Formats: sequence, structure tokens, C-alpha cells
Amino acid sequence: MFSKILIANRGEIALRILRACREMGIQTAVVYSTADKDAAYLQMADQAICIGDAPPAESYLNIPRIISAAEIADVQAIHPGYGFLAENDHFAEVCRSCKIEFIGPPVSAMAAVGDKVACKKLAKKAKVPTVPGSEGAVDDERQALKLAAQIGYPIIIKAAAGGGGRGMRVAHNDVSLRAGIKQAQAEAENAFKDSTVYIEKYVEYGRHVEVQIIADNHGNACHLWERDCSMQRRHQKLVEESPSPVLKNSVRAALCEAAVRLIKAAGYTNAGTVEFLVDRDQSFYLLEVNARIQVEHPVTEEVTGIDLIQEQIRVAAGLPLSFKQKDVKQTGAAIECRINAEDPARNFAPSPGVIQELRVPGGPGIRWDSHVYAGYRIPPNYDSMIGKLIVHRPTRALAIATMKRALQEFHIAPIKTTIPLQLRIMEDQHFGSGDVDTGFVERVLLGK
Ligand code: MV4
Repeated sequence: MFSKILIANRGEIALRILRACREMGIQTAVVYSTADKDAAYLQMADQAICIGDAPPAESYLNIPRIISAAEIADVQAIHPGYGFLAENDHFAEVCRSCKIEFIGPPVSAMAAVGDKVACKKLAKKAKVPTVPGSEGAVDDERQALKLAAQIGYPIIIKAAAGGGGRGMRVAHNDVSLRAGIKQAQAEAENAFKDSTVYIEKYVEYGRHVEVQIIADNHGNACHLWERDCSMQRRHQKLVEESPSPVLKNSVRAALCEAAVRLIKAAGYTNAGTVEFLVDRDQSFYLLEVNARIQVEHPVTEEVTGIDLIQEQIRVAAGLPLSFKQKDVKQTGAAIECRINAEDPARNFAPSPGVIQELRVPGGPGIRWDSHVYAGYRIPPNYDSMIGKLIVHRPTRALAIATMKRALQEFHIAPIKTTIPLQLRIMEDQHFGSGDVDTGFVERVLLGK
């Protein structure tokens, strides 16, 4: 096992990784930018190294500085967390060529799933359902229009290098398809330096259901069941839960088995998430694979009792997973609310500044994963998530009641948060019965 790990991230996930390391008896070094110099978790690490100024390019995205910090701290491995460099296969390669283990998948697997067109081809080979559309990239208009005539509108245009909803366009007719392809190509070139786009049938009123997977280097590839993340606004998840409230057990099993087939075909090891779109008749289609630990991993930890960060570290150290597929049970219901420092009354404008007052909920079934405290200054430079409130109860109805109570107990001032919207979700009849889709929050709760 490693004796020391570098944590190449910030905020709640840096603290989450630090806690996992401490329990495993592993020393930690954490990097930070000048904007994060007063964060209390820096005091909890064995070593904290300033790597630069607030802009991510000068610190959390700066590969030479992170590698230098790892050399100074003399670590054997780097945990990238999520965001920043977590899905950067070049960074993974640099780490390993410096004889520092990157706690994540092999470079080849990251590349195979990171390109959406390549991933879709792999899915077809592994008999994982995909949405009907172009077999690969679309480059000429005539080919796109011909295909659209075959599969019918609406059509969605996606960037091969995209993900998480970036660079997508929906077209309802030939005119908007033509324009959409041009716009999407330009946007993709600009954002990812890769203008490759592809098209698919647009599945309306779908749910976002994703499968947590993890595999070791000893032939064990497991799923840890699914999470339902349909409650989102502009591709930012607000609420995640496990199990999905709507899936039939036969569909749940088929979905999870499909996810494992795909990651086996990709030669994938360590933790990852396979995202699916589930339509009204519970047909499911692969969306994309996220080659990292995700924000919402705690809901899976709660229903399975497995510490995903510790398992990631075991796998990276060459050890087998501490469990077998047959041991992974999905018990009770877990719900997570991402608490963002944003003002719902002002179109979710960021609400940075000093947290003057803070009272966090507690009691049975509650977990609060956060790096913040009274007196903490939320820097304006990074994403606005200040913590994750997770509940785990024997049934979904009880979990909703506990989450509602916890959100009511939560007090924070003068920072504005997403809590009022999340309370509305917990009280919503459609959410209660599971009758929602990925457009629900914006269409129904925000009246867009
Ligand atoms: C889709 C889709 C409908 N049809 N693909 C959004 C994020 C990226 N992972 C893929 N996304 C979508 N792909 C087809 N063929 C609808 C979405 C989508 C969505 C998916 C998951 C969660 C929220 C979403 C919000 C809008 C659109």
C-alpha cells in the first residue's frame, strides 16, 4: 500500500480524500491556490503546498506545478478528485511516467471512453444499447439530412469531445439541423480543439440514470447499482438518489450488467460511472462514461456500505477490491442534495463571501460532506458547491422526510443557497411519486 498520497484538488472532495487516507493510515499532502490558503482542511493534512494563484490554469490545472509538489512531498500516488485534471489522460500519463501512480483508470481506457464517438462504437461491440444516430462523426450536411429523414426529428447534435451537456444542440427540422451542425462544430473546436460532432435521435422526457462501477487489476469488474440524477438545472444536478424510484428490477439488472460489459470491453479499471438515458417505457441508452469519482458517489456509499475512495486507492495500489459482486447489496434509500452558494431568487447568481452563521443538520441518517465552517470565506474563483447533504433511511418515503427535516434545520447566513429549491423538490408530489424527467426542474419548478 502507498505510504503517502498527493491530493490534487480542493474543497469538499479534497477533505473527503484526506479522510479516506487517514483511515487507511496513509499520509497526505494537499495542494492549494492562494485563494484557498485559509481553508481549514489544509491543517488536517500532513503537508500543504501552495502551487499558485487563484486561476485554475495557474494552480489546480497546472500539471508541472502539481508534479513538482508531488516530487517535493515524495508521494507514491496522486488522487485527482473530480473536475480539474481528473479526466485528463495526458495528466495521467505524465504522473505515471514520473513513477507516481495516478489514482484512476489506465490511459488507454480514459481515451477509449473520453471520445464519445469511440465510446459509442465500443458500446455497440459490447451489445450495450445506444441511441439511433450517425455511426460515427458527421462531417457533411447531405449525409446528416439523409440520416435525419430516416430517424426523424427531433435530433440532437453532440460534440465527440464534449460531455456533461457542453456543445449540444437540438434540431427540429432540416433548417435548424444545418445551422446546428455548423454552430456545434464551431463551439466544439473552440472549447475542445476538436470539431467532431455526431447526431442522434433526441429522446424526450428521459430520466438520467447512471451506474457506479469499479474494477481492479485482478479481473473483478463490479457495479454498485444505480443513481437517479434526473433533478437538474442546466446540467447541474440538484438532487441524486439511489435506488432510482422508477426502475423495474429486471431493467435495473439489465442496466447494471450493460455497464459492466462496457467497462470490461474498454479495459477499464478503478472507479467510473456509466450514464444512461431511460425513456418512458424503460428502454435505456448509453449516454457517456465518466472516468472519475463523481460528486454524488456518497449516495452509492450509503446504500452499499462501501467506501469508494478507499477502494479506488486499493485498486491503484494493485490490491484486489475488498468485495465481490455478489456481496454488493443495495439497502434502503439514499438521497443527496448538493448545496450551492447561489441565489435562486437571482437566477442562481453565485453568492460568495464570508459565512457568518452556520448550523448544519444532524441526527439519525444524516451525512454532511463539506469543508466549510462559520467564518469561512467562499472564494469567488471556483464552483459554488459548499457541501453535500446526504440521507440514508430504510425507505424512500422516510429518506424524503429526513431530507426535508434536514434542509429545514440547515441555517446559513448571509450566503444564499439552493436549499429553498431543494425543499420545494422534497415537497413536490411528482418527485414523491417519481414522476419526473431531466426537464422537470426547469419546466415545472422554475417555469422556463
Ligand atoms: C441526450 C438527450 C436526449 N436524447 N441524448 C445531456 C448531458 C449529456 N450527458 C447527454 N445529455 C442528453 N443527451 C439524446 N439522444 C438529453 C440529454 C439531456 C440530459 C441528459 C441527462 C441529464 C440532463 C439532461 C438535460 C438535458 C438534456
